Amino acid sequence: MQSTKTIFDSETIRKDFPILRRKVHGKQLIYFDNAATSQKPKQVIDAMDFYYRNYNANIHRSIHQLGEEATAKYEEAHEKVAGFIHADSYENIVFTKNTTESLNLLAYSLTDGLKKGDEIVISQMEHHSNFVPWQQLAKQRNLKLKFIEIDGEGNLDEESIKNNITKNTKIVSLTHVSNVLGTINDVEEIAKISHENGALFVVDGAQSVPHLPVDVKKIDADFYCFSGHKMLGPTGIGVLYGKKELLERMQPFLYGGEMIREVTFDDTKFNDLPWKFEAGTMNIGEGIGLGAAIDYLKNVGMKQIQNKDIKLVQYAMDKIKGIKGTTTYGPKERGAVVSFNIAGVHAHDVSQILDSDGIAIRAGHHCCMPLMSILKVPATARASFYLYNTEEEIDKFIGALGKVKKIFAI
Ligand code: C6P
Repeated sequence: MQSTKTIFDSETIRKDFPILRRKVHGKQLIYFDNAATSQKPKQVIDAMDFYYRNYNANIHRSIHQLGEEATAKYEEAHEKVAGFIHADSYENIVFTKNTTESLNLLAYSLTDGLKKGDEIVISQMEHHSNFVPWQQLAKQRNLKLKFIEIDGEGNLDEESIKNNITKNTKIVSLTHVSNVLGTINDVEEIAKISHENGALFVVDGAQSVPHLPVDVKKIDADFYCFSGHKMLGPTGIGVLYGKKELLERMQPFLYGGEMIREVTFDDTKFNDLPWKFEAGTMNIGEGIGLGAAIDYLKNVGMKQIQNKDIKLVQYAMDKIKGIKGTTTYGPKERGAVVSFNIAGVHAHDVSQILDSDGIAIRAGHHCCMPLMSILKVPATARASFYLYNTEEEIDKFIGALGKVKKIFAI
């Protein structure tokens, strides 16, 4: 791939993604389901292929050349992630399976000192991955789970933030970017409020790290979670960033091989960070693939990607709003998703008709059932964009929405 630091050329980018050449139902694929998972450039596919063909071995165990090479590349991937989100070092970066596992790890490991009546604060817009683990923890430990409300536009309500985060709050866990509304939350400000009240601040970055520059230290997040597969990397690899002093104090989530320093019949000393949290044989090829994805994103430039996202999403919003009978959800300033409904048509039907034209969107509750109840809809249709999408594709998508209306005679 040519350097795209100064020129963001969609056609050049698109050539790197083999899947974008395929047809679906005889039509050219238009992939607008990027919030669910992104497509993968050949650079990522090749990095994983090269690992399996040339230096596949277990890591941190084997004193042979292949083991050394695999270990070096896997560790390098931690370094790349650290650099990408401006963490101090690889020690802050724990590899997990995905955002869901990172958040569960926290809900299992952040329990020291929690007592009956302590409060955890999340919001009404959270994905189930940042909802259910805290809800279950609250039930098991007799804690109170509180919800920051959203306002009519789909932003977090400022009063509700202040009213809910108090001296009783122990953990605040919020999404950076909503996967339904596209809302970009002011995590820097909420980190400040959380810390002023003595609470830990956790960020669900599943929809932010792939789409905008993230600086965990500037945000002052205590923990920050995200998934490789939404940022051009493979499935099966996710990240938990944590402040070193907090990770050091936490009990490991999984016990077994690799996460130990010494085991006797009486006790176990745990390994150094981050390996203390990476028990058993990890997803080595996937970690290496994530490293390649970061190289790719850095080469394009995260600011460039964010600018392109904004352009695409505003273009799509304007066009959808122009179609009579549609409702869009969420604020004007947003990340790269548009959720919408067409009056009288179920979102699943919208998705199915679009699919027959080769256009992949998602329809459903998007793992945000509590939010759907606030929006008073069972489901939405959702188009979500990424760096390889184009305005021409959006034009075709808008044309296909016209077809939906025709079929339903509305
Ligand atoms: N949202 C979507 O289509 P995992 O599945 O662990 O990689 O990511 C979970 C997750 C957590 N938080 C947010 C804000 C998310 O958007 C997601 C994944 C996908 O919206 C799949 S449900």
